Parts: sequence; C-alpha cells; structure tokens
Amino acid sequence: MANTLYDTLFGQHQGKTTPFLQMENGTIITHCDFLELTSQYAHQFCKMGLQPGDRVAVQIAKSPQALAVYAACVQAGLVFLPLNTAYTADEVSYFVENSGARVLLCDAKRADALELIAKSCGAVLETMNADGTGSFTAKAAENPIDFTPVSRTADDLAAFLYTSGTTGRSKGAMLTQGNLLSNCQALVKEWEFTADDTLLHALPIFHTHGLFVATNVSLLTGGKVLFLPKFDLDSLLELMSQATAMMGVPTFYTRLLNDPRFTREAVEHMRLFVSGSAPLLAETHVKFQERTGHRILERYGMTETNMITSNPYNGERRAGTVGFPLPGVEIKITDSSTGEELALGEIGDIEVRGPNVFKGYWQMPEKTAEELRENGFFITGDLGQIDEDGYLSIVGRNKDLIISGGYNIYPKEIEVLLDDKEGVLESAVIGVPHPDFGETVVAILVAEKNTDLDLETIADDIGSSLAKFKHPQRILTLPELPRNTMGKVQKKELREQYKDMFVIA
Ligand code: MCA
Ligand code: AMP
Repeated sequence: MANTLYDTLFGQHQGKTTPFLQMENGTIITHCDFLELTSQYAHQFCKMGLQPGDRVAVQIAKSPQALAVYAACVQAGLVFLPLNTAYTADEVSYFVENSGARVLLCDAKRADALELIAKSCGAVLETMNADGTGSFTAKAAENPIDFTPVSRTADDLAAFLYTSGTTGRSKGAMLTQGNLLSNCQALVKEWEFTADDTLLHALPIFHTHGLFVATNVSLLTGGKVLFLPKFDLDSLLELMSQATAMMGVPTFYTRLLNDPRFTREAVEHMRLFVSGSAPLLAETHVKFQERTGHRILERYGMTETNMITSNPYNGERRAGTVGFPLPGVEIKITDSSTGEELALGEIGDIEVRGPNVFKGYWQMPEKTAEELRENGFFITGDLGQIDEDGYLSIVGRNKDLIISGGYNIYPKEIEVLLDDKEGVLESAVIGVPHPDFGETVVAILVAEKNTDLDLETIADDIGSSLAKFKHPQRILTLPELPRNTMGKVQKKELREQYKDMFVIA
C-alpha cells in the first residue's frame, strides 16, 4: 500500500542532492538532507508510541526542522497541527485539548508556560527551537535515516488547521491527503511551476498559504525555496535577485511598494508574484504594474478548501477579481436564504465543491452540517459575484471576520472577553481599514450605568490571553450601540463611522 502524499511530495526526492531550502545565510539543505531528518523524526514519533491518525500539535518557529516535522507526520501517517507562534498559552491550551494531541512541540522558552497544559491534556511536551535544537531533535538524532512510509489513502487525514468561528470557538478543519495533493497539483499546472523555479518564501508555515500552497508546490516540482524565517523587507529585497517567484499577502506588496529600492530593474527577471489570504486593493495591483511591469496574480482560498480560484497565468489578470475556479473545482453563487443558485452578475454566497474541500470540523458534526452541504458544496461565508467572462469577485463577507495582515480575527472571541470585564455592559469589535495590515481591530464598549471604564486596564487584561495580532488597536466607548429594529447590533454603521480612523491623509 502507498502513502501517495508522502511519495509525491517527498519520496520522489529520495537520495537526491538537489537544493531544497536555501537559508538567509546561504546554507543549503538538499532534498536528501531534508528527508534524512524527516525519517529520524518519524522514527521518534513511533518511539513515543504515536499511532497513525494521532495529532501532533506544534508551536515552533519557521525552520527546516519545523518543516521536517510536517513531512515526518505525513510519512508516519500522523495528523500535523501547526499553531501560530503568536498564540498565548490560553489559546494553545484550547487547541491541544480540543484536538486530543498526543504531542506538543514548542520552543524551550515556552516550555514552562506550556508544560502543565500539555500534561493536563495528556500530551507529551518536547521542545524544538528556532535554530533546530531542542529535546525532540536531540532524541531523534540517533534514529535511522530511512523510514518506510505508513500506508495512507487519499481520504486519510493529513492535517488539522484551526479556524475561528462566529461563536468564538475555533474549529479544527480536517484536511485529507487527497485535499492537499489535488490542490498543489492544480496550482503547479495553473501557475506553471517547474524544478527551475526558486520561490521566495517569507510566509509563516502554520497556515495554508505558507505551508500547503508555497511549500507543497515547490516540493511537488523539486524547485528551490529561499526560506526566510519571516517577512523582512531588507532580506526580501536582497534575495529577490535569486528568485523566480514569490507568494505573499497584500501587506507584502504594499510594503514593497513603499520602498524606493523596489524597482523595475530589481524584479525584471521574476516570473510570478502571487497574492492571497486577504483582498488585494485594485489600487495596489495597478501601482505594482506601473512600478514593475508585473501584474500580481491574485487567487482566493480558505483553510477549509485550500485554493479555490485563481487569476490566469496566461491571460488577463483582472484587478479586483480572484479569477476562475481551479481545475476540478466548482463554484456557484447562491441566495443566502434559499440556497438557490443565482444568475451571473448577482451577488450571493460563494459555495465551492471539489477534491480540495475538507472533510469537516473535528468533533463538530453540527457545525460541519451547517457549512458543508450533503451535495458536497461548502458555504464559504464570503459574498461574491461572477461576471460575464467568468471572473469571480469577492464583494464582502457573510461572516463576522477581520483579516489583519493576512491573519484572521473573529470579533466574537474578543467580545466574549470584553463583555466579561467589570463595568462593561456590552461590546462590539469591528475591523477598520489600515494602511499596512489592510484591516485592523477596533473595540467599542458600552459601560454599565454610572460606571467609568478603565480602558487601559481592560486592554491589558484581555491582552494577556489573546495573541498580539488580535489586540484592539483602539478601544472606544459609546453610550449605546446602534441596533436595527430586530435589536441586532449594526456593525456596518460602526465600520462606516470609524472607517477613517487609521487613514493617513
Ligand atoms: C504582526 N503583528 C500584527 C500582524 N503581524 N498585527 C496585526 N496583524 C498582523 N498580521 C504585530 C505584532 O504582534 C507586533 O506587535 C508588530 O505587529 C510587529 O510584529 P512583527 O512580527 O515584526 O510583524 P511583521 O513582520 O510586521 O508581520 C506582519 C506580516 C505578518 C508580515 C504581515 O503578519 C505575516 O507574515 N502575515 C501573513 C499571514 C499569513 O500567512 N496568512 C495566511 C492565512 P508589537 O509591535 O505591538 O509587538 S490565510 C490562508 O492561509 C488562506 C487559506 C489563504 O487564502 O491563503
Ligand atoms: P482562512 O480562514 O484563514 O483560511 O481565511 C480565508 C478567508 O480569507 C476567505 O474566506 C476570504 O474571506 C479571505 N481571502 C482569501 N483570499 C482572498 C482574496 N484573494 N481576496 C479576498 N479575500 C480573501
């Protein structure tokens, strides 16, 4: 029996000394080096008693070793569960408990804060630091450098990626081997990636974009990856000359455009710039073309569905649209209340079906049934419209979500904490336009009668349990929140009222 995801992404490079990862300092990790590490880690998981299907939660810095943990999970039939390195111990605790992870890998600096959490959830804590050292790697170093991949079918789980919910509780999206493989195969074809490509990789590897899109595409073709620990403008500008392609969130592109060193000459040799995870302003698309002569290729995806649509590689990349469905993927626009398909040009819910669509939310059958129809269509929660040429545009969201610098923030999660503070009658958390992050978080509080709120203390209190990128950039008070006749808070009105708060005149 086979393990197709492993064989196709990793196993095909067995014994090859071709460069896979190039680090900022020029160090090269060959495919062969990488696979030896992977096998040692797969052995280590087996030694720890893990069985196929067990979850491995990781909150570790981006490094070749971190990527090898992902590969080892695929090889050993384990479910890889990457976590944002910005998450607080409270946040991590939920994911470890909810997923039933058997192992939690974290940086040694966080071991004290997470040890008890791991223990109380029945997980074993091991460390892996940004430089690749740690208790896990030390133990694995003695293991054999080959490992027979555990048999897996396309329907077996490969990863859990948590995505927040409108109730404030995160849901574990179960992604199968087939989901991941079909999607990167479609992307390689659509975007014409080959072994000759060198991808500039500055995205985090705990989300679909950096992990399954950028990394899997390179693994599938055998191309090289310039593997930066994080987005850093200077490094990006320096390494650009060695790259052929780059993938990023819109903030990458606005930051590059704000730097005079980013010129037409600096990117003349580049083949492709891809943007996704958040809306790319048509204005950025146009400015980018004016400056560089390149048209950014914008695509659209979700944690639950991997990539759904893409502007064409050959053909018109239309600013303000996210292009056409990928091969094998179907989309339709439906009426939110009836679920009926709408005509071209009408605005409605974007629904998607295909081999890319996830299996459901871990241990949340009701949530799964709400969003994943029996006929296989997944209701994305995004609102869209398809024009007469077939281009999809995302025109809004039917879900209360803020996307800041490509990170999703669900207002409910913050509102629950704010509402709990003494003296707070109610709260509304909204996203407002931000020049760097696209959107940022603003919280509006209503105080209980005759109460003066200490906004600084409230900010500090909620801040201790929320990742930094979720912290409200401003907290304001209002005597009451605007409501419609049904009593529903009108966030649209609030967003309109505060839309210029961060706009630079
Ligand atoms: C960092 N900070 C942020 C964000 N990132 N605040 C709001 N939104 C953010 N996204 C805060 C830090 O807490 C810190 O706060 C300060 O900004 C600077 O931190 P630093 O680490 O230096 O941040 P940065 O380097 O400026 O990072 C900004 C970034 C990064 C490069 C835009 O957030 C990033 O790489 N985003 C990509 C996210 C991504 O990959 N999304 C894909 C998920 P302080 O100074 O107060 O300490 S979506 C997905 O996968 C779907 C499927 C899809 O379609 O792709
Ligand atoms: P996530 O849950 O982190 O996977 O984020 C998925 C959401 O990001 C989608 O539902 C969209 O709202 C948004 N998104 C992804 N790509 C784009 C894009 N190109 N334009 C607008 N929104 C996008």
